[in-house]
Amino acid sequence: MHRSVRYWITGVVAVCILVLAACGNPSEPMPIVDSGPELSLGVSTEDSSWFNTETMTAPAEQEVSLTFHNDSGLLRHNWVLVDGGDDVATAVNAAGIEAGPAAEYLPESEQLVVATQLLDPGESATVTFTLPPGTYTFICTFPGHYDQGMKGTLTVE
Ligand SMILES: [Cu+2]
Repeated sequence: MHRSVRYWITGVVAVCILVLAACGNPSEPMPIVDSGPELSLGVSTEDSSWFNTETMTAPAEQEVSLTFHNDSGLLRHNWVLVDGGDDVATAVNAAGIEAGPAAEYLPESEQLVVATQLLDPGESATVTFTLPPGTYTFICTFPGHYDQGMKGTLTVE
């Protein structure tokens, strides 16, 4: 076999391995850790515009890290924590959509506690926060997703 052909084939195999490693199996659920100081969640395998858990619990007055894996394989998502219930979440979501894509659908709001950037399919991000006890709501502010039910409750206690 000609040497350049052999290199070319080696290159193609390497690219295939990288692509397989990056994409993985899109139907395989990401690990959910829904309580404690190191939380993690992904996207539902049944409907990729939902989170794969709707209730999480974290300790109060302690640094908590949360990793959100956008394992949807198709849609862009973020994870946005707001200080309040459905009414606050609805208002922050509406303000986020108004802020638009240049702001990654994140509004200037005192009720927005912390947020990841907008994640492409396959991307992950980690945020940290320290909060007083309370009930908080997490949402995705990409247009349409909150309305379809992309939200959950974080209890800090
Ligand atoms: Cu979303």
